[in-house]
Amino acid sequence: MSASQGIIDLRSDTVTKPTPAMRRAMAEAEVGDDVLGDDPTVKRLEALAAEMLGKEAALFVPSGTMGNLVSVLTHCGRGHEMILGADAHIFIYEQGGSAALGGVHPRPVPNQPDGSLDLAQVEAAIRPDNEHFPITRLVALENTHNRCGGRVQSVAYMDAAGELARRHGLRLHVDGARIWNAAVALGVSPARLLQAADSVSACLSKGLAAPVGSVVAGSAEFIRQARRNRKVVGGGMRQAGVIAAAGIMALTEMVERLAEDHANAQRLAQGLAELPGIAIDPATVETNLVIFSLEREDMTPQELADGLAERGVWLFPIGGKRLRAVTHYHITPEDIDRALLAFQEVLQA
Ligand code: TLP
Repeated sequence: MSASQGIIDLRSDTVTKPTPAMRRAMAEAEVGDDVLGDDPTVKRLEALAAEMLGKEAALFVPSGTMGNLVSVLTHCGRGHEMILGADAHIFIYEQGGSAALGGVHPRPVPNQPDGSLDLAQVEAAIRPDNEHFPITRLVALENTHNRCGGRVQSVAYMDAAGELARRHGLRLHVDGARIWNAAVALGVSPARLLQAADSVSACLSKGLAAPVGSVVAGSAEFIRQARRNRKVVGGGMRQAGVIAAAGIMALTEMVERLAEDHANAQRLAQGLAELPGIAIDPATVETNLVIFSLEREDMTPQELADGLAERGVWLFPIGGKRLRAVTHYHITPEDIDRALLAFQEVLQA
C-alpha cells in the first residue's frame, strides 16, 4: 500500500478527529467559568444530553473513565459492592479506580458471549444482610459491550436488569460509552434504551468524533452529587464551553451516521470470514467493533498486526488469539476493501 493512500486506522473510534463544523463551533463558543456555573455552552450540552438520554440532568466530564468513576462514587460508599461483568470496561480497563479511589468492592460475574449478564447469576450474587459481607449497592452494565465485540444489549434485557435492581433496592448504572451505537443499531432512542437505568455515562469522543468528553446523566439529585465527585477527582473544568461546543455538534450531527460505521464493520467481518486462518461469525458483528481470532500455529496476533501495519493498516491484538478492528467516521468502504487486501497479503506471506 503506498504511503499516499494513508493509514487505515482501525485501532479505535477514539482516534476520530473533530469535524470542520465542530472546529467552527469551538472557535465561536461562548464560554464562562463552568465550576462557578457560568459556561452557557456547557449548560446547553448538559441540557441536550439529559434530554437525549431521558434523564433529569447531565454532567459534562473529560472522559468515559471519569464518567464511570464519578457515577460509581456517587452511587456507592466505601465497602459497598458493585456487580458487573468480568469483561466490563470498568473492571478491566479503568485501573480499578472505583476500588482504588472509592473503596468500592467489585463483584464480577461472567459475561455471556453476547455481552449480557445472566440475570439469575446477578441475583445470586446479591449479598444477604450479614456482617461478613459487603453491602451490594450497584449493578453496572455495558451497552454496547466492548470486549464482547460491540454487542448490543436489548431494550428487554435492560428493562429486566432495571426491574431486578429495583426489586432488590439496588441502583443500575450503564457504561454507555457507545450507547449511541446501540440505539442506532436497535432503531430505538437512547432514552428508551436507558429507561430503567439510574445513571449512564455516554462518550462524545468515540464514534461521534468530538475531541474530548463524555456526559453522565441521571436524576437531578444524582447529578448534584456527581458534580461534587467530579470536582474531587479533579474534573471541574473552567472555560469548557470550547470543547462542549464540539459535544453539541456530536449529539446533533453525528449520531445517525453511525449506521455507516456499522455497515463498514459488517463489510469487514464478511470479508474476514472468507479468509483462511481467521475465525469470525459476521452475524455477531452488530455495531462498529469487529473482534476476530487468528487460528494459526505459525503466526501470532501481534505478527499479524505488525504485517498489517507494514501495509498501512493499524489494529490491536486484545489478548489470546483475538484482535479488534474498529470502524469510525474516517473509514470508508474503500478503506475496508484495501484493509482486506492487506489481510490477504499478510496471511499468504
Ligand atoms: N475504550 C477504549 C479503550 O480504553 C479500550 C477503546 O479503544 O475502546 N467504557 C467503554 C465501554 C470504553 O470502550 C471506553 C474506552 C471507556 C469506557 C473509557 O473511555 P475514555 O477512553 O474516554 O476514558
